[in-house]
Amino acid sequence: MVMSHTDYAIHERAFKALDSFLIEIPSWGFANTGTRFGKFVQAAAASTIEEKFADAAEVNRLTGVTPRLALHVLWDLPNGLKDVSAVRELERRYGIRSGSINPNLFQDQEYKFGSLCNPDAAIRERALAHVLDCVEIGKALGSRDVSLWMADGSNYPGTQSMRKRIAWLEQALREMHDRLAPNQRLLVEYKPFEPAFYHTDIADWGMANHFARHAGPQAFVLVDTGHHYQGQNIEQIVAWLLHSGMLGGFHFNDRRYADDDLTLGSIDPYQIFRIFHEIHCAQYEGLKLDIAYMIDQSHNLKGKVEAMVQTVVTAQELYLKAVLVDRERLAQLQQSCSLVAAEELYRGAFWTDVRPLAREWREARGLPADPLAALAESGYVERIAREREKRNTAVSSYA
Ligand code: RM4
Ligand code: MN
Ligand code: MN
Repeated sequence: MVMSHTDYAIHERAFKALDSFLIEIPSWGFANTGTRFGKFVQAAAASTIEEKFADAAEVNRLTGVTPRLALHVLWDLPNGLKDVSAVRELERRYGIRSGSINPNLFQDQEYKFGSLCNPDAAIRERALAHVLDCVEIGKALGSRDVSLWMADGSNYPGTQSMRKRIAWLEQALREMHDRLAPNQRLLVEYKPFEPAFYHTDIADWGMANHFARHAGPQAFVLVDTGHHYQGQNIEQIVAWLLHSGMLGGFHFNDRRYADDDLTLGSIDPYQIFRIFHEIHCAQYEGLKLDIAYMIDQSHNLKGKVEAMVQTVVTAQELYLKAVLVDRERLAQLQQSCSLVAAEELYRGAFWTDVRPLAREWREARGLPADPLAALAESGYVERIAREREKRNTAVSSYA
């Protein structure tokens, strides 16, 4: 194939972008999950942290861009700091590092009326002790981000003081921030509803932004793409966070109705493209960015390793499409308010089939050209299904 100068330039840009685009995958994406009506058990699902590391290593072998595994404390380190050395051993054995540390402030009975925002000071203390433990776990594992999501909120109007809860949370997050090592970050995630249905204590990016700023300079906002109301302009939120230097990272997934945790790009790939466009634009304009790209999905019905590989490949494709936008030309068209031409340029990049380019990059980096096909050929899923089947037969029901 003869390549023009433009082709070369596009190749270079695309390869550079893919080289620097690492994606963190979640340990819980390999485990059996379900809906609030029940769990669907898969023979190949991971039920130990070792199995989660093994699955993460397989995804990384196939895609080459997922060297870190996000851990959910209590699910993955039920004994807290005491489990760190075992995790370190798994890191060595599987060649996968621990990623973000996720406190668990929602599964214990004490948290029925909240954790860091509970009216009972003793329960707030307990929750604070847990997040401080998580900071220490992050230090011990050499993992940079502690990403905080809370289920706190209330179900009925008038039953809680929203303002008192703001003050309690401000104080807790500041104490947590004080304990961070210089290289650690606190990421504050927001979510408008579920499990609380009247108010949640960090409902949107404005509140997350407030809490992060109040906590201190090492705190940033975490955008989970599934945590917005229908029709919300997420790329505008991203643009604001970029502008103000408050964008810490993403939890990627897709949704149709609520926090559905579906595969990235399965419902609305254009949404993710628009987010990536804002990020590439900011980079092009010289902003220094440090964004954690993380997946947060539950593969209830799909095979888990397959779904994870599919997600990573989709993320790369959408990232690449957004790289293709000719930013200099777009800036001119925006300046002259050439609406149709600007829109066509933007959408043209989205419609471009970047799969051949991604394939070439994989081949150049010694990775399987088609990771999903390579997974099917490897027999990995069949093997783990055989090995794990017995332990995975217990069915759990909702009631
Ligand atoms: C929440 C939120 C958190 C995740 C939990 C499991 O909805 O997205 O990030 O850790 O789910
Ligand atoms: Mn999330
Ligand atoms: Mn969620």
